[in-house]
Amino acid sequence: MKNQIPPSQRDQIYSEEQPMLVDFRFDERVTAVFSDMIRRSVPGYGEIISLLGLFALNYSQPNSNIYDLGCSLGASTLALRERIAAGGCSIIAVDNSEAMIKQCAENLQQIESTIDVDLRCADIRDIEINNASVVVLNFTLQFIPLEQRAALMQRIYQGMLPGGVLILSEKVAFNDPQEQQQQEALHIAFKQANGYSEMEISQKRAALEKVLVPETIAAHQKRLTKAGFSSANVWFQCLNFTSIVATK
Ligand code: GEK
Repeated sequence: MKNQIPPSQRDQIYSEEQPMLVDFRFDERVTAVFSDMIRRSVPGYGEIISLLGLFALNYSQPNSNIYDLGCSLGASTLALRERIAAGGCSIIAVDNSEAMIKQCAENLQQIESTIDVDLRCADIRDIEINNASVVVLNFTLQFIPLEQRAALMQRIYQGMLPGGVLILSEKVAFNDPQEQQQQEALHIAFKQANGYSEMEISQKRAALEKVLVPETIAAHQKRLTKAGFSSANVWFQCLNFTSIVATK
């Protein structure tokens, strides 16, 4: 798990004590170190990214839209773009962090492709979703207030084509207190093994407390079913991080 990236791109945001800890934000500072941060913090992230293309391969429909909602630096967009099999598809990638969108645009330009990416700096709660064959929410829904999640899922469902899929990746919680405690401890061990100190872990946890709200897998499945999806199955899990595929 040795890290060999340049110091300016290494996540050290919480490495010093912060007496006035503010809520976590996807600003320029986070954007600069985001790739390092997410890989060292989210178990299974790299694996999910490398497998996401399979959904584009199997589910992209001719002349349809593929959405990456909460695209950050474009890792999911790039994985999807590489594997889209159907003709006439466009990708719509959305994030409400200006810093992320700016860097994402540069990242997308570095790899040639004939597939259009419409990159938008916008709130995913405001954008129109239509003609969608594949929709990806890779660790984004967890940042939407709980009471607004059902409406978003319904809008996504309504904007999807029959046979389309929604990929929903989330940090999850567990009803069983013992399982919750065990998974949390393993997640902390994962971060420590990736070079984060106890102070970094606890300060980041406090900054994220009100911003990132995990739910159980069952709660996600119930909401997806209520929105109309005919199935909502876990296709990936690594510790307390899960990805669900919901089919219209
Ligand atoms: C990846 N999917 O690398 N509207 C738009 N964007 C939002 C909103 C919102 N309401 N809320 C949060 N975001 C990416 C990783 S990161 C996950 C996604 C993480 C954006 C936010 O700006 C950030 O870029 C992204 O969602 C979440 O596959 O940091 O754990």
